[in-house]
Amino acid sequence: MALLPILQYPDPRLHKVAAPVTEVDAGVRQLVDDMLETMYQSDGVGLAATQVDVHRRILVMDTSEQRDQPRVLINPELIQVSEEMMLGEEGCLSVPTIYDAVPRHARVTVRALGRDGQPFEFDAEGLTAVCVQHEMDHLLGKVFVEYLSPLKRERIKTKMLKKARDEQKRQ
Ligand code: GNR
Ligand code: NI
Repeated sequence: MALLPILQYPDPRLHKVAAPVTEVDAGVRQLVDDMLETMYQSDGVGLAATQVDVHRRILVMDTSEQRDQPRVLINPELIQVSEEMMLGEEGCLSVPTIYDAVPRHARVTVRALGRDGQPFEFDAEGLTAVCVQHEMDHLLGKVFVEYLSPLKRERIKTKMLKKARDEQKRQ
């Protein structure tokens, strides 16, 4: 097991498009285990491979209260989405301290391969539905701040760059 560094917005690598996984092998299983450890350590409800600079369609999540229900989604697809949208406050481990409202489908049906390489499906609503859509955006190179106004996005970019510069100086 290992903790993986999480790319920080506006790192251009967050905009790479992930490629489908062709085989769920030992290397993929090692990566998902490291991603789960990194997600729990960071108190995140989800983590996409893109955020750890691996550009393959892999994400992990756990939206349970007890944080004891890890989910692994490889090559995830939304096979059904509700017409109804919802607006929820989102945050992102790649954009720490920034929270804002993003429109998402209220309910989704997801199909993916699990850690064992076997296909499975589930219906999601609430935080789980939000999280799946947020993580699947990461795999397409999209960060939630791209739903905000250009003005807000520029302010966030400036704040993050300043923070990175300050952290650099302290080292
Ligand atoms: O930890 C996270 N919390 C969160 C809260 C509301 C909507 C989405 C999320 S995902 C985020 C972790 C993360 O950045 N995943 O990519
Ligand atoms: Ni995120």
